[in-house]
Amino acid sequence: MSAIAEIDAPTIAINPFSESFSDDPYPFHEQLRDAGPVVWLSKYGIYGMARYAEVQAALNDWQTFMSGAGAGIQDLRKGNAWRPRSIVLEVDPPLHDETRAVLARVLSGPAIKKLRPAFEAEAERLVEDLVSRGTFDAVDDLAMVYPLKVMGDAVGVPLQDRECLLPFSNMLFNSFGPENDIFRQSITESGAVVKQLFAQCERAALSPDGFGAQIYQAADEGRISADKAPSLVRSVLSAGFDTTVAGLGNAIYAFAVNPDQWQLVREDPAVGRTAFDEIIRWESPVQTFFRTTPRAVAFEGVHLEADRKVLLFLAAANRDPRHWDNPDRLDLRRKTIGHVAFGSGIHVCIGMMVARLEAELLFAAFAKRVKAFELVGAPRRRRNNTLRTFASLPVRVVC
Ligand code: OVV
Repeated sequence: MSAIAEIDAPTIAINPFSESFSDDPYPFHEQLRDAGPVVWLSKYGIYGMARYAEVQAALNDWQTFMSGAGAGIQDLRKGNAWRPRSIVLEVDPPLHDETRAVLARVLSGPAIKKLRPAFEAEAERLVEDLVSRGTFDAVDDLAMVYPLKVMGDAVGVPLQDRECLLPFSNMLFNSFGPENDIFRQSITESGAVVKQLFAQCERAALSPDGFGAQIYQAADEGRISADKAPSLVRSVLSAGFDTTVAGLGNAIYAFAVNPDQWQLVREDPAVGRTAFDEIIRWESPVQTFFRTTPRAVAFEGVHLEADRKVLLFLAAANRDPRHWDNPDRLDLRRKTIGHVAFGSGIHVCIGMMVARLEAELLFAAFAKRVKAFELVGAPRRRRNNTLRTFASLPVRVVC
C-alpha cells in the first residue's frame, strides 16, 4: 500500500468539444494544465490530462490506459457504436501486436523510401502549377490535393473513388468526440460516404500493387486472418488522409504567419526536412485521443475510477511550458524529439514516415521557388471534434 494519500482529480467545467474551445484551444489548454496532472471534466464525466509528462506517461502505459474500449469518448465495450472498432487503434495486445505488425511491414522504412520518386515528381508538378497561378487556396488546391493524389496512388485507390475519403475521415474524427452539433452534421452530410468507403476496402476495389493489396497478401500468407484485411485497409484510409490534409494546411499557415521561419527552410534544406515535426508540435492536427481505465488507478497521486474515459490532450502536452521552452513559438531549429503529435508508445502513428515525406517534398519544391507566403484573405477553420484544420486558407506566393 502506498503511504501517500490519493486525491480526487479537480473538477473543471470546460467543454473541450465546444465551438469556443475549437476556435482557440490554447487558453483552455493552459487552464487544463494548470488545474492539475489529471482533471475531471464534469460536462462529460471523463478524466483529462493536458500536461506533457502525464500525457506521455499515459500513452506509454497501455495496461493502465487501455485502447480496447475505443479511442473516442464512447465506450465501445457497451452499447452499439455506429462503426466497428479499428482492429489496430482500438485494441490492446496481443491482438494489437498482430495487426500492427502487418501494417508495420507494409509501411516500413524501405517501403516508404520507394515512394520518394513518385511523391517528389508530384510535389514538383503541383507546386510548379500553384506558383504559376500565384494565388491559390492552400486547403482546396494544395493540402487536399497532394495527399489524395500521392497517398491515394500508394494505397491503390482508383482516382475516381477518392471523393469519399475526406468526408469519411471528417466524420470519423468527429465521432471520437461526443454527439454534438458538428458530429451530427457530418453524419447527415455523408450518408453515402460510409458505404463507398467500406466498398473501397474490398480487395477487388484496390489496385494490385498498393498498400491495400499488400494487406490482403499478408492475409494470403496467414499473418492475419482473411476477415481482418478489409478492416486494416479501412484503418489506412481513415488515418492516412485527413490528418495530412490538416498538417499540410497548418504548415502553410505556419509559414505565412512566421515568415522568418520560412526563410530558414529556404536557406537550409536540413531545416526543411525536420520542419514538419515542429509544425505539428506547434499546431497539432490530431488534438486529442481517448484511453480508458480498465480498473481503479492511482496515477501521479490522483485516484481514477475504473472504466472511465481519459481524454489525452496531445496538443496541450506539445505546448506545456513545464517541458518546452517558449512553447507557443514556432521554432524550426528546436529539438522536437518527444513531441506527441504522432502519439507515443505502442499506438504511435504508423504512417508518420509517409506524412513526413509528403511534407518534406512539398516544402522543398516551394523552397526552390517561393520567398514568402502571404495570406490574402481570412483563413477559415474547419471545426472538428478531434482535428485542428482549415476549411480555407487563401494565400499568395511571393517569388
Ligand atoms: C490513428 C487513427 C485515426 C483514425 C482511424 C484509425 C487510426 C484506425 O485505425 O481506424
